[in-house]
Amino acid sequence: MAEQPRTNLPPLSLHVPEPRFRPGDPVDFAVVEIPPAGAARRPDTAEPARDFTDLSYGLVRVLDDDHRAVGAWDPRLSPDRLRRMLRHMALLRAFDERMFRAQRQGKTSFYMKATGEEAVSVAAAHALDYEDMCFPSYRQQGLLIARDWSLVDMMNQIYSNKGDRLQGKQLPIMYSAREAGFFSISGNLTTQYPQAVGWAMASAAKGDTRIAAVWCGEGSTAEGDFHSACTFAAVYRAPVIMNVVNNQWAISSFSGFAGAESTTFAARAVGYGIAGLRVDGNDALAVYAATQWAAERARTNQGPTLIEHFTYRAEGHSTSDDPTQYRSAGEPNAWPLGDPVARLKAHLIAIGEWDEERHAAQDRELAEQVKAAQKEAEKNGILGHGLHQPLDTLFDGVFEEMPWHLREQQAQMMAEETASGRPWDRK
Ligand SMILES: Cc1ncc(C[n+]2csc(CCOP(=O)(O)OP(=O)(O)O)c2C)c(N)n1
Ligand SMILES: [Mg+2]
Repeated sequence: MAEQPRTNLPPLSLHVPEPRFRPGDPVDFAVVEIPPAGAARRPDTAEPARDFTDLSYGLVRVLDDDHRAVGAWDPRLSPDRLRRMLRHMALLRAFDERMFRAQRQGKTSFYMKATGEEAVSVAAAHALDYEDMCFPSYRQQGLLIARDWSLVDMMNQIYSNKGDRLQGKQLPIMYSAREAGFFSISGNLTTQYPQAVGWAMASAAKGDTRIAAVWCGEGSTAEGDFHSACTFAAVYRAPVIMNVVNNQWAISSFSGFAGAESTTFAARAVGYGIAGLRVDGNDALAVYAATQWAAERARTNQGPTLIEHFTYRAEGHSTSDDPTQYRSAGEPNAWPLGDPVARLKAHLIAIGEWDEERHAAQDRELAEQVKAAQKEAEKNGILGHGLHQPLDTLFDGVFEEMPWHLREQQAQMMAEETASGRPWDRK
């Protein structure tokens, strides 16, 4: 063994983060700092980022404990807009429930829910223009739902069936919908960050008026792509909204491994000189207001904004995950910022624009809507029954012109398939 070179100094050691609660532990989130709703100031969108770095460490909240909208960040939305947001959030939840069950029934191989995070995507979609370009991660299906995209089309993708616009080439839930301003989801975490910044830079370089918005999880901020995207966005003041969805878990790794023990994720903005906001991600009005503010900044050439949405992943990472193995089962219910759907519903009731009966009726209607869409999509087949795309399409849609070596491989594959004597199974 090597000799200790300097015995008068303490041996060095590493800090290894450890989550507060493990399976079986009682949960108490008292240490989580939650400032009162309405307390955060709202700077003018033209203010330089260095003048409001405090907003990267606080929490913008609009809905108070009595379900009223308070403070400078209240976006003052019409009851009609609030009801439409509530409807989209409830539809997202119903969609998630049904597709989760479809996976458990063997109808598809994989699904990911956004339970507890519905406000993050739905309220943002309401605050953005339809023409703005979204670069989501796999947990922002709410963007498509809030843009009234076809549920049948989404399900076709989940089932990799005959109607799948991506021809079964993507993992279920990795949608791509250019017409809805929804960039192809990539399983490779955070690749969408530099892509979004590049798109925003191109939009500005062309003198266009559309801005970009991008989302990643808090765990994904540990990727190099996140940081190079921040550098480009800051240097060129790209018209982009960079969202970090801090749901506190990255599969079984808690947010401490991405840096949450030392600072906030919004504070990453401070080091880059980017505007930073830390927002109650379960407060649809706060998410809307922050997105609207950041969009105005981007549209007026004030540059990017990084928004941390503080939320909680209420369920498993995906259908392949079992959170009871690594976190306390008490966490989802103890989470102090509550359920975003219940909070927006309570707000609408508090202002006399909604009631329990209408809500229950809407839930029933949405469940029926999702069920009908599922029936329609299943006419095109389900993944559980095998492959639905002609085998020779396997090589399509990647290159504008297929290179010679792929043409050769495709011909070889088809020849072997024919020679094997089992015609390709197209259910
Ligand atoms: C580059 C890369 N590394 C690792 C993975 C495996 N992986 C998939 S999801 C995930 C956790 C991501 O957590 P977070 O960014 O917090 O997003 P969340 O799932 O909480 O929405 C990991 C490690 C991957 N898909 N890509
Ligand atoms: Mg996460």
